[in-house]
Amino acid sequence: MLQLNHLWIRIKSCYGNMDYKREIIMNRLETIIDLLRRGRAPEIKIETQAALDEGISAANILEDGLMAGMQIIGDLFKENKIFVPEMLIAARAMAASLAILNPHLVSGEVKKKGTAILGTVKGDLHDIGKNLVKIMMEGKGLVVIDLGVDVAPEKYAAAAKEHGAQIIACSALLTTTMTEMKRVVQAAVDAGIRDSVKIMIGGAPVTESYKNEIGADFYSADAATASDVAIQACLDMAV
Ligand code: B1M
Repeated sequence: MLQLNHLWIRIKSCYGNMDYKREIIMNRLETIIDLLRRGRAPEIKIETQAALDEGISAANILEDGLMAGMQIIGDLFKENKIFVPEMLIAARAMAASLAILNPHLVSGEVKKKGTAILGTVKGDLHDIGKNLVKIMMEGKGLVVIDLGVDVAPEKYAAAAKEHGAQIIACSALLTTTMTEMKRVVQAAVDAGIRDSVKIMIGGAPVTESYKNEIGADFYSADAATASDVAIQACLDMAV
């Protein structure tokens, strides 16, 4: 319960003075965080739907429920209070909730604006952020070829060539795997497609200066920005 205190303060600051409705919203988000922490996938699906039915926006549930909850999970892991199995079941619960949120995060029919090759880099199994990037990109009208996790550099390049993609998008969550992104840039050069494809990188340890260091084209801090940047890049390349 103690770990939730900072979140309560954040939710309160988002909604201003408390009234009945705001208290309901806070209770729902707190329940979602609690279910995430306990890895309760079936219950979190029901609670996510209930929160949507209550009128809480999908973006709000994602940001102040799921992502805030994952931050707490990460902090507990760092403090050795939970271990890999607990992180894993929390991740499964997050995926279950995201499946309910997915149709609400994206807009309806959209004209396809370009193609992106997406994946988590070699040696890295984290896929929740990558999956969010996929949801947002598809929602904004990109065709996304999702290569999954643990993707070798040559595989990104081969897929970009095969699908005539404008963007290669790489996610990494570990300081030990983000170095693979430099190899992705080199693989695009080796495949002879570097001039026709933009390379975007993202994930918690990745930074703008790392992007510059490895010669990638774009860094995005979050999934929504990643999709905006990718769409703009496709528009620019079409001119
Ligand atoms: Co791992 N893990 N994990 N883990 N895990 C972290 C990342 C860690 C920070 C935890 C910690 O110590 N506090 C730490 C990394 C430390 C470091 O390198 N700096 C860590 C570690 C150490 C490990 C292991 C090595 C643990 C071990 O085995 N001893 C191991 C590595 C396994 C491997 O990959 N080879 C491991 C394993 C796992 C699980 C498998 C158990 C599970 C992942 C399950 C899954 O993904 N299906 C897991 C989890 C759940 C986490 C935490 C708790 C949550 C990650 C997450 O999903 N966050 C994480 C701690 C934390 O993040 N606070 C942690 C929610 C997600 C929405 O955020 O992915 O950051 P994120 O995505 C964001 C942005 O980064 C951005 O957009 C999203 C928001 O909109 N983004 C992009 C992401 N990709 C992008 C791409 C873009 C643009 C933006 O453009 C292309």
